Amino acid sequence: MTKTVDQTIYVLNGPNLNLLGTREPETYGDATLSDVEKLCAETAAQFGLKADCRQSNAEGELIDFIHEAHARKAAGIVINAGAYSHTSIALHDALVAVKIPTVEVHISNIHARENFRHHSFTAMAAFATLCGFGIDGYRLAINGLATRIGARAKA
Ligand code: CA2
Repeated sequence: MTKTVDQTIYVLNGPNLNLLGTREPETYGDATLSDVEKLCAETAAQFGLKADCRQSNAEGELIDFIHEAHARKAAGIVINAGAYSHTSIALHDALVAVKIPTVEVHISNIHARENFRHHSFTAMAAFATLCGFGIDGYRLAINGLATRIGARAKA
């Protein structure tokens, strides 16, 4: 029987990522959050998926987005929880609870930076993590997620 998948993936960006393209281009590049969301929408569409993109500076709101993804039977989550990746057991627990296939993305290579960025709680709840590819990491994450959930590239 053909596997059916929901058509929506959630792309969640955490604190300060609304500042993308405005500061620290040497670390995060010059693309804006809006550019990231456009890239995600275009990549998802290649697989017949819709990208529902959200950003919040608040940990609780990010948790609410994860719960909403579950309630709406989202097919997957791509998450860059920013600094909360390194601190938030609550975000880890939300991702584990909803059991939605999740890919973690970091724009920078967190392993080549300060020690406090080397551990990620959210990565422990993801089936894959990408870091250091700049914003292309979001495109790669959606490609990998699409493969994982059985969404095929459209002709
Ligand atoms: O590399 C990433 O994507 C990070 O998740 C970005 C977080 C950082 O705390 C993580 O360790 C790695 C910070 C996001 C801050 O974003 C800014 C973007 C432009 C200018 C200033 C901050």
